Amino acid sequence: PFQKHVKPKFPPTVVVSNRLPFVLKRGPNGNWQRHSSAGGLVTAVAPVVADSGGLWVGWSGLFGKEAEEPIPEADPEDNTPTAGITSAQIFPVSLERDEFEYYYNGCCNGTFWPLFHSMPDRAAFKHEHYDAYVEVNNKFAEKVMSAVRLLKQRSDEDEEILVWIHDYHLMLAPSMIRELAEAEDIHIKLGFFLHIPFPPWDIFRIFPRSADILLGLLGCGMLGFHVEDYCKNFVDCCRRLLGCRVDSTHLLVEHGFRTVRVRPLPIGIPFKRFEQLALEAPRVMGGTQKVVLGVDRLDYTKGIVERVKAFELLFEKYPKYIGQVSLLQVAVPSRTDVKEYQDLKNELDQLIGRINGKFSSPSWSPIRYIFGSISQSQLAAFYRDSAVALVTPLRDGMNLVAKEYVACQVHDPGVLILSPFAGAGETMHEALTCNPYEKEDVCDALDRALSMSEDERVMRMMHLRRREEVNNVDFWLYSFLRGMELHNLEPTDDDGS
Ligand code: ADQ
Repeated sequence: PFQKHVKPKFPPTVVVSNRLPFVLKRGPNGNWQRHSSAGGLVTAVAPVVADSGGLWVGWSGLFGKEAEEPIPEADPEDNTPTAGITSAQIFPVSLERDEFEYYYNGCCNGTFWPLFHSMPDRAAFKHEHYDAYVEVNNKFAEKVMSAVRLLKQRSDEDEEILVWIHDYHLMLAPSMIRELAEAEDIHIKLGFFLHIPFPPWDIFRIFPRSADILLGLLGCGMLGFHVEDYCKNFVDCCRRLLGCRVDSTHLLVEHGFRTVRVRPLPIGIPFKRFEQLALEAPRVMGGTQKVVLGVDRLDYTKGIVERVKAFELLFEKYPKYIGQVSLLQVAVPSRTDVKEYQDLKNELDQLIGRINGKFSSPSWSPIRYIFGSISQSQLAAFYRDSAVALVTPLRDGMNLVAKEYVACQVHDPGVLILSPFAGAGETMHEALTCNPYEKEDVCDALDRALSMSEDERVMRMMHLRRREEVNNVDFWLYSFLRGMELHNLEPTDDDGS
């Protein structure tokens, strides 16, 4: 029912995520200040909360006494969509430091993250971590209920309240919330979106409490995953582990006298915003040498070490590129208090040092490496000015970097090389693909990209850009809301672009 950029009237919504959509930092006078997240997801979802008079439930990033201090309003200078959410719309969940360590570093990132990315060897299973996960999900469920009660008081009798839960941190919360709401006879619509892959049955069942996770998720009316394969994996797990009746074609699961809908909803990016940034950003890389770009959170699933090794092979196999091409790898620090991530950083530091030592000349080095977060404008300039984007995760739910690169090709278009193991590989058909596990294949794809004719580059990029422009993050948002089958979801005259 919605055209490309017609904005629907949002129902009163409670958004639930592990982190609130901003970080709190002490200002010069010692008071807390909000720093809004500029990520595409938060930017897309924030207007739903702001415009619907909704609420956001999440952890503030603080512990103990600090967590009890009132949440400040947004800075008057802040013009991101998150600034439209007042402090009264924020429901912070308070967590203890130990509990967080077990729940977040232990269960979420030590167990679910590797397992759901089909890397069971990296996953650790500890009872106490899962116990903390259950406990924290309970806390979230209680907090969501206080938010729901408040919205119920404020809204009309027949108005539906939507609760939208995000990601693998909160997979038990849906059934907990449903139970609490039913006990109070409050009718809500519950939806969930998973931002990472959902693994096949023979991987998922390795988790000792796998059935509990499915039962938790089945508390929802609708579950969204990035691509159809993840949906099919989920439906298959419900059939094999719970014995549910399922319809694998229409992606339906029967559970507790309800039919749960499962939907592939590939996330998009704020295409126009990236395009505009690329048009405006000053040039950052000049000269005749070509740049191959990698941008990732520093995470083992992103295949950065494998990528750098493939780049080394490029100079051995095709020496013509020595002095002509370099890799710019931008890695944002992630989960830095976890040993595995510290080891990864050390490994990468050493590897890059060795390769640079081997090939560098006084005027050129093969790899430039930025370890840190960069501004969106600088990122857009890097995307725009790179001849190739090398997006080679070993496994990735979707991968937004591939899409952002495409949006920023506003001048002489570059070439996207994409791993088929990213969700983005399902739809970005005009990208060159390569297997990140096979150095030689990555190296040959690089050679093909670096020598591709302008006509072919233009043609491929035109199709890639068109698709991402239409299937942008707003489209994803509306598709999710439409999938929730809300009877009071009406398009408005407002131009939502
Ligand atoms: P991530 O694993 O974080 O997201 P990705 O989709 O690539 O992976 O998003 C990373 C974001 O961080 C991009 O928007 C990128 O611009 C930004 N970024 C990366 N490095 C940066 C740097 N050095 N400085 C500044 N910004 C940087 C999870 C899943 C993905 C899924 C998304 C959304 O793992 O598969 O696509 O959620 O659902």
